Amino acid sequence: MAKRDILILPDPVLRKVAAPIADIDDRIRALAADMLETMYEAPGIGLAAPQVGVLERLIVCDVATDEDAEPAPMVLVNPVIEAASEETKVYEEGCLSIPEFLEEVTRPAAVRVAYLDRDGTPQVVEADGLLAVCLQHEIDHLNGVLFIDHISRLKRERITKKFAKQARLA
Ligand code: GNR
Ligand code: NI
Repeated sequence: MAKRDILILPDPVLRKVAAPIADIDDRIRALAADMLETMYEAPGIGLAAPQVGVLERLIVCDVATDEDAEPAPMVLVNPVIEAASEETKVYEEGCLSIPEFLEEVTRPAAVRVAYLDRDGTPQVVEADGLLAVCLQHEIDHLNGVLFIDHISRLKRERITKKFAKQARLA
């Protein structure tokens, strides 16, 4: 396993649409393992393959944030939101690709997500709470969408300019 570098806004890869994964082979399983290591190291509760420069539809997450809790890593290949609740919830989100910026985002409170697990077996997860937030945030990444796309234009433009300037100076 190896930790990978996380791309930072305004890296153009973060704005591309990721391709479906045709077969789940050792390369995909190794990528998932690397992503979990990178996520735990960050630390974060989720990570999408485009954030490590791979434009394929793979996400990982672990919302067992309690220090004492057993790790609960999830690997989701080709995840699809099959249903979303009418009810919404506001959560203060952050993103490893937009360091040190937090903002409230409104999303459906619960979602049903279909995906393939690391063995290629179809699975469905009914998520609410933090897992629902995390899955929606990660699936957005697969479509080139960032959580700042869900906040006010004023705030989005302010943070986009700040990161563009930081990239110029780096
Ligand atoms: O680590 C993360 N925390 C987080 C907090 C609130 C809502 C979403 C997230 S996901 C984020 C890691 C990340 O950037 N995944 O793409
Ligand atoms: Ni993110």
